[in-house]
Amino acid sequence: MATMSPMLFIFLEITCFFVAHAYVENMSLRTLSGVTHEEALLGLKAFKASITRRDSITSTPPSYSPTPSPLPPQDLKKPHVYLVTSYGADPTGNSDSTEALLAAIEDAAKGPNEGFLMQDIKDLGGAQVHLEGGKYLISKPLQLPQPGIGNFMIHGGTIRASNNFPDGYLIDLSTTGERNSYNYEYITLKDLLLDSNFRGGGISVKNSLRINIDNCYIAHFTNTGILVQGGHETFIRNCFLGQHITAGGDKHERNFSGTGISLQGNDNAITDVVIFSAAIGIMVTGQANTISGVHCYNKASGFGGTGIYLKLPGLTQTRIVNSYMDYTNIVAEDPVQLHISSSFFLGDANIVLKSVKGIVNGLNIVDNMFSGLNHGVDVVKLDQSNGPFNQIDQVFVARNVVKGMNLKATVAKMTMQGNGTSWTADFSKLLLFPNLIKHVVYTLIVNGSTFPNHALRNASHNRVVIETNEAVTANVFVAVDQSIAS
Ligand SMILES: *[C@@H]1O[C@H](CO)[C@@H](O)[C@H](O)[C@H]1NC(C)=O
Ligand SMILES: *[C@@H]1O[C@H](CO)[C@@H](O)[C@H](O)[C@H]1NC(C)=O
Ligand SMILES: *[C@@H]1O[C@H](CO)[C@@H](O)[C@H](O)[C@H]1NC(C)=O
Ligand SMILES: *[C@@H]1O[C@H](CO)[C@@H](O)[C@H](O)[C@H]1NC(C)=O
Ligand SMILES: CC(=O)N[C@H]1CO[C@H](CO)[C@@H](O)[C@@H]1O
Repeated sequence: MATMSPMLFIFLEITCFFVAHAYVENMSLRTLSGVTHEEALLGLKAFKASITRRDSITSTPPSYSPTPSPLPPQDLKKPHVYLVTSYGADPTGNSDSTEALLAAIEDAAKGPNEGFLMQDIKDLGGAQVHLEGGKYLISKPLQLPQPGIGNFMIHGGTIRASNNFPDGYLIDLSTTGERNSYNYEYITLKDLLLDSNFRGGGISVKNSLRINIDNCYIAHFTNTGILVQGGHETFIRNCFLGQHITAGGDKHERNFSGTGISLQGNDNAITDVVIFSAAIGIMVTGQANTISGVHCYNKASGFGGTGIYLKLPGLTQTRIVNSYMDYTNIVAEDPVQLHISSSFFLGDANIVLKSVKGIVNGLNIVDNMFSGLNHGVDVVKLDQSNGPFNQIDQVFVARNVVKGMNLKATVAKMTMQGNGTSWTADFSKLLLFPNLIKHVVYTLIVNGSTFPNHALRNASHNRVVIETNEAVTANVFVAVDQSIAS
């Protein structure tokens, strides 16, 4: 770490910009609620200025600058719906429609600038490329003609990669070359069936803002169904993704490969999405993403698959709620700020905490249902193959209901009845972390009229020992907690 190459340094700088940017936004939104309108406007101005400053950190000017309307006035009255068949696209899917689709997209992108979106983003005013319910064969990725456009939609049909499609994404919202501001803003890809024909991926979104992927069915990808890289606020909702068309219990399931969705950026949301075949359902490597209402039955963890993989050791900042892990697990590396709740885990699906540097901090696993096959699988499992977790704080694994699996928690209670001078409550089967009790509460209820002295003697190795100075018949209640910050 002593020497750092200039390239790596530049890369780190860019990364810092995007992380910082997303956070500035969360702050300004929060400030808006408690201030006057004028203050809010001032705040917004300052915020915009801060973005401009950030955007101008790097030297080259934007490659695309919006120009005023090139269209004659009478065209302004036409709605901007570009029907692909009028560009010669073949809606039967027999002949190649690449050039026709690209021509329709290019015409849409040439539309007048309505001037509403981010600086350096041309507002196409809601222009639509309409697939008219046809299915189209394409032999290269559909890339927008230039970056810097927004308020635009492609919708309503099927797109399939031909047998000579090069490895790539069917719809590619990326750009070649450098750009200092966002590539695209508010682009909607809607009501599309995308068949990658085992030639690559479905949709790629890079360095863009406020992108909607809605009601899409993406199949036959080899690498990734949807890739989101950089930028923020790509919303993926009401979508179905699968490498192979199957409804579960597929005899080739062991061979499923690829990733349904890869989030390599911040502040995105995946909502109401089914991933029915892929080795990894969702791979998350960017912070502050939300996953909600997701059903993963992509490849059973028993066959080596993973439902959701959180590869953000040290700063996770992810929420997974109301989801259905169907024989697929969630793996989190050194989770720091992770919330998993109100979800259903079926078929021995569990949550694996994988130690990288031994950190787990700010983890909530609460109010979930686990249903297993009586194979003795822990609902939350520690993978300490790289070393033990030794920096543990604010971990709350509680209030989960379990059937046919081993309950693991960070809080536990026990009652013992007996006659004697020593009571031992052994929590080692229940508690998540070995040899960690941060807090004990106990009550000794004596049957009779004596007042014995009693004391807590030992709480190490998840075993609580309570002693009395004389033999008594007593009920002893013990509650322990591994979660409390010390
Ligand atoms: C998985 O793929 C291998 C190699 O391509 C093949 O030999 C095997 O039969 C496949 N297994 C299943 C279950 O499809
Ligand atoms: C409790 O133990 C003592 C000594 O071992 C014995 O004398 C007494 O009868 C026991 N009491 C009960 C209620 O079992
Ligand atoms: C207390 O001890 C007596 C006699 O051993 C027994 O009959 C009674 O049920 C005990 N009460 C409780 C609350 O344990
Ligand atoms: C506490 O219990 C552990 C075993 O659970 C034992 O190794 C240790 O010596 C005990 N400590 C004391 C102070 O008794
Ligand atoms: C994820 C997060 O909380 N980011 C930022 C949101 O705003 C607060 C308040 O200023 C910042 O401290 C956080 O870094």
